[in-house]
Amino acid sequence: MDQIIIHVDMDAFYASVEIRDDPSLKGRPVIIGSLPHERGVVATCNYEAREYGVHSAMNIKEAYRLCPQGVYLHPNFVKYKAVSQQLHSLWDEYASASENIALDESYLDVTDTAGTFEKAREFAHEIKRRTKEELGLTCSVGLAYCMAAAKTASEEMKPNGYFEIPTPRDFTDLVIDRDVSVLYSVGKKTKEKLHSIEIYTVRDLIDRQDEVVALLGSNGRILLQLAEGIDERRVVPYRPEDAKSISREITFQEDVRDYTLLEDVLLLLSISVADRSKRYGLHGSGVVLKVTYSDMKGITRSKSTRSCDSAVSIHKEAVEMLSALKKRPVRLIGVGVFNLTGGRLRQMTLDEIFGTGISEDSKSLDEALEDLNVRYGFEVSKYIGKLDKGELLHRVAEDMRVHRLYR
Ligand code: DCP
Ligand code: MG
Repeated sequence: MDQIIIHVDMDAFYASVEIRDDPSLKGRPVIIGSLPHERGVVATCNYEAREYGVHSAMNIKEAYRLCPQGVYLHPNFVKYKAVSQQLHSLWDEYASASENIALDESYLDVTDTAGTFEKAREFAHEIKRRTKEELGLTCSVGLAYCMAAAKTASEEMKPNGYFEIPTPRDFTDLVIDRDVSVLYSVGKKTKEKLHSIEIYTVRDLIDRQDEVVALLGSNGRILLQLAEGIDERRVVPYRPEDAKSISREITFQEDVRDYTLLEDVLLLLSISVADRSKRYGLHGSGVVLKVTYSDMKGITRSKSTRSCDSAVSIHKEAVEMLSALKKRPVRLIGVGVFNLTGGRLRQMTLDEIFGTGISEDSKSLDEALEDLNVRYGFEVSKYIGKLDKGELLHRVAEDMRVHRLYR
């Protein structure tokens, strides 16, 4: 076995922090996001609220319908970020490399620090115990021989769970009768494609390997490896909160001449950039636009501005810069915010600190999305909030491109 990986994920993170700091909330359904009379969505909720069917990304009105007796609170990102730093520095003690993929979630490479699986198991239990004792919060921990299995393991017994998957064989045995989406690379489209040839479970994948490869090509081979429990990714030391810039970009399958489409894709990219910065409590001081033309000539334009905290403001700046460029066919487009300050250095408005209150921006974002839904004939807005996944962003943009082509 050449890797030993621990995956840690906090339970109902934002909600648990609020409950820790106000014990009168204990035992009640707690929903973090906007208040029921505001526009907005559920960021997260505790497990008590989940029993009513409430979940992350659900419209707050729907949450209220399911759970009117819940306690509704605005998120306090400044606080979550501080807690996150404490968590990560505790967990880092155990790893030679840690990849912090969210405020509340990390992959820890303990191959060398633990040396053996048994010792790593001790680490895992110690991480759970110390996270509870020192921070007053519960987490779920997975221990495995690779990243994918470690993540599956940490989800297995949530909340306050521990689970281990020592070998690829154990991984496959565990997931063999589950839906193919248990494999991390299976998104909605891949799942639909697999369903179209009546492959539903991991077992179906393994039984019908030739058909999977015929259907999905090289992606199919990777998928089959995953089904056999093989994931060769390494933990890459990464702290998103250290980022000096956050950007997203997209390369189209075919060059795009339609600048309306480019503006619309920029909106998706801006949403994703704004979400990421918000997640990590970061604030930019300028917007950068990147364009690569079909002849591979690349251009970047940037503009310093304080108003780049919301998707709408990032988008507005990016569109302005785009409109000043030569209208030649485009192969790649990207947008980002730079000079991220980590929030503390900058005076934040109360709205920003308390997050999801109704701002003019969020109203016009809703309108902009509604407009996309109508013009592209599919529910583009459905994917908002999930655009963090590179693959999904790419697919939505491709669907939009193809729609414009055949309209
Ligand atoms: N989050 C968010 N919007 C989402 C998903 C998550 O704002 N659509 C925030 C709130 C969560 C935090 O990120 O507390 C961590 O996300 P997780 O997916 O790990 O969810 P939780 O930690 O809340 O719950 P779980 O116990 O399922 O991990
Ligand atoms: Mg979590």
